[in-house]
Amino acid sequence: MNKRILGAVLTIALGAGTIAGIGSYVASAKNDSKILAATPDGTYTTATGAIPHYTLDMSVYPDSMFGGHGKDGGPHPDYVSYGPVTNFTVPAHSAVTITIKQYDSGEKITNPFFAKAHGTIDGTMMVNGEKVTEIAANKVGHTFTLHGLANGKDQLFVSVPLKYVSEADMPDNGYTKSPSITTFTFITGGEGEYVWNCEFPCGDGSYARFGAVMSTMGYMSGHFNVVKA
Ligand SMILES: [Cu+2]
Repeated sequence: MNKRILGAVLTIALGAGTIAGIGSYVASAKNDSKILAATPDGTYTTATGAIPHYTLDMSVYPDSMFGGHGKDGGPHPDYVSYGPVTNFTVPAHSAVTITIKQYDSGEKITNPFFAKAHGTIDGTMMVNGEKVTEIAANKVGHTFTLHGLANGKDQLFVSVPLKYVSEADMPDNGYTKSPSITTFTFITGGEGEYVWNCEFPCGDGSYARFGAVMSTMGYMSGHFNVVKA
């Protein structure tokens, strides 16, 4: 396809996907009952002194059978999903270290910006034990992208790519024993209700793969609340 036409088609599809996403976000925003709070873990030393440190652990699965969506995977057992939940609470003005175990395969991400770490301390992340600033754009499974906008609140833009598990290492049944593991740390500002989502187009064929799971709350998107410490 001609590049300009392809660009226009993608722009329209992204717009439609965004509108669909906003619609389902608003529809289910008040139904988020399960929230995972960060765990206190001493202090974190910064250039300007020690601040409280917290950790959060989450996983990304190639389907919804891991238990977080209930028995038999809930309404969409085949949807890829973050787990155990998709809503998180972390304290304000603290260092937060997130570790994500990624069990899904993947491929090339549409926008290579999201194959890089953004907003983390030093701009780095640990990927399978190695300190890096980015991963290969053609080996992305999903992303964890925390958006900076919470009306009138501090900016908080943090995004990391989650490396894929190669097709050869994806078992026919169950989950791989060797997920890719990404760990990154960032510092929160003041209190605010933020949102996050995956920026890898991991939906079905609709809306340039931003449909289905990508426009349904509780799988590839959720709330990220920064609360009073
Ligand atoms: Cu995803």
